Amino acid sequence: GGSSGVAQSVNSRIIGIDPGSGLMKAAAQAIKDYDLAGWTLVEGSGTAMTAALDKAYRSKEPIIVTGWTPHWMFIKYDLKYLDDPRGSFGGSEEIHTIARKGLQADLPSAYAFLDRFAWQASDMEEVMNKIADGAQPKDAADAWVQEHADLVAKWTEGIAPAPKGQKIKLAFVAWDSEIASTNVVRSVLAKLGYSPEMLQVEIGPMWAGIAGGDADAMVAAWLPTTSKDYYDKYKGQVDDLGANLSGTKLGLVVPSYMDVQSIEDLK
Ligand code: PBE
Repeated sequence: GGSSGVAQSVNSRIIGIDPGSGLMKAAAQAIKDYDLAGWTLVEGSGTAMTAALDKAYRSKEPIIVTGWTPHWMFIKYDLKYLDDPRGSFGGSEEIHTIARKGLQADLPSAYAFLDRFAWQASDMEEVMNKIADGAQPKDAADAWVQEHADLVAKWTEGIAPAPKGQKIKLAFVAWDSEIASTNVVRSVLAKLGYSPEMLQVEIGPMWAGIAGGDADAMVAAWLPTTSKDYYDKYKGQVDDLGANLSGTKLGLVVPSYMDVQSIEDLK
């Protein structure tokens, strides 16, 4: 293994993200499924991955990263997913909203909105783009909420304002997609009168925090595959409010200038 031209050009390295993520689990599975002996899946973070991609892209160097959609990187750079004929990365998925048990009784207005919250991949990308272009996540989300007043009105129609200053804790992992979605939810909850707090954690503590009641809700459950381990462990202890977005994708991603089409070509 590790003898293909592509392998040599990237030193048999795939630039990954945080080790607990479903994407890293799928990438490790791909290394097995495609018999990529000698390849290294480099652990890091979403931020480190996009920084490495940006650096390589600017100098037209080869690079292979673990990637997902929706993501601003597909708008900022000319990229392609490598074909995955063995299906290691699973199919198109939904992102679910997950609340702690008891939230509906304790914070009914927040729950009613969270239950309705649903948007398109293109919406999430608009927020991600603003942030990638330098906006603070909070400002990007507030601006998006202002620009989409009709949709936001549908999400909040008939929902009673919260008692002023009522706190609510949103847990999230610092993936760019979830930074965008969680900030939008925060922005709408603030419009409803809440004082929302965002708790940045790792994926395990995010799920454990909702299950244990230390956080109120999150909008970051990629199902049925990516977040499966956590969902299977905690599904009896949380409230699944269903999909807030559909049509996601995961895989190995390369700049379009690379002459490789399939994960099979890496061997
Ligand atoms: N992601 C983004 C996460 C879910 C959201 C694809 C990086 C993962 O668990 O892999």
